[in-house]
Amino acid sequence: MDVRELAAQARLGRPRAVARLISLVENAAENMAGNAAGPGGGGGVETGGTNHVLREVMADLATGAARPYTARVIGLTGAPGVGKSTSTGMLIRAFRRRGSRVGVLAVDPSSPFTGGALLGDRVRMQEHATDPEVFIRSMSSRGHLGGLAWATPQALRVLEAAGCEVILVETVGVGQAEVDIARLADTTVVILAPGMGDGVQAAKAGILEVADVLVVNKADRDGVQSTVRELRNMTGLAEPPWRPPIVTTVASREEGADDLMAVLDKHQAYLEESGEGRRRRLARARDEIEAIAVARLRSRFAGLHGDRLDALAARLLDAGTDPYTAADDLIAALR
Ligand SMILES: Nc1nc2c(ncn2[C@@H]2O[C@H](COP(=O)(O)OP(=O)(O)OP(=O)(O)O)[C@@H](O)[C@H]2O)c(=O)[nH]1
Ligand SMILES: [Mg+2]
Repeated sequence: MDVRELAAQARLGRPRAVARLISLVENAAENMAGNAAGPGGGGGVETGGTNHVLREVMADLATGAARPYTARVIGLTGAPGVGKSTSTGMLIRAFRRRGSRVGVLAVDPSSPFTGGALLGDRVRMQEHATDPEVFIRSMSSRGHLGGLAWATPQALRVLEAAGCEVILVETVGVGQAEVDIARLADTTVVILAPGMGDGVQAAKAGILEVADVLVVNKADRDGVQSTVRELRNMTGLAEPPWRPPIVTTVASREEGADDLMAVLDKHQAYLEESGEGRRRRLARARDEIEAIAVARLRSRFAGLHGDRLDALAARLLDAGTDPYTAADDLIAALR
């Protein structure tokens, strides 16, 4: 299938085309990782065969009818096992009841390869596997740090082009990764479970930074009220005009779905009225451009100028030049 055809099929929302395009994105991220890491590796993002195709597809998608950055991107994050996937399933059903086409990206920043840790999630979401209006994909960093920052926005772009009005992004909250994912989302939902004790303490620092909505899931368990109280004390410190609301759910029994949807809609309205929504999307667009540019520069350093970098490293060791001057040299070689 040629590039045009593939993009056209994706725009029509054909699941196979969408899956192939996201695979292209993933493979390109992987190539990039391999090439940048290997000594004098190939051109990676810039010249890899896959990336040539990807670039054409992205250009084609951008000129298509669907405007980018219009899908509602909702991030769900939280500690392992709090119920992110179960909650994602609950939200898929809620948005499907409204008739929305839904995309799901399960992003695993810790897993070295796709298919392991997230297999359970796939099984859990299997009831949606035959729904043509639901696209579910998992992605992992494959051990490459910059890979997800580079690949996730492009995967969002594919899902958006495929007509997804809502995209749910699930990621395990492990420090920096959740902050990165929060930057992609219009609305970030931080999920907790009661009785986490130290977990809440540890999570505190990062929570207010990323959370637009707080969910205490597993509300069928003991200690819900004290967790809610603790969170309320925290959010009381948040800057107006938006204080993250706290919702309790029992995702495994679909309880609290309406409350959660109401709060998500409220945040969506806030984003539109305040201009904060546009500000976030501009930040996302900036990150997207920067991630591509940085990946290209890195691949040029590693590839085209690998020898020069080796020579500069040797000079740093042996001849006592300073690293700033060496970096100037390297950058000058790119011009
Ligand atoms: N009691 C109870 N169990 C729940 C609830 N929601 C989810 N679970 C269970 O908790 C376990 C973990 O749920 P997941 O949805 O896989 O949690 P997760 O946060 O996606 O987990 P990871 O992706 O592995 O970090 C599963 O056995 C769920 O059935 C709930 O509200 N109450
Ligand atoms: Mg999960």
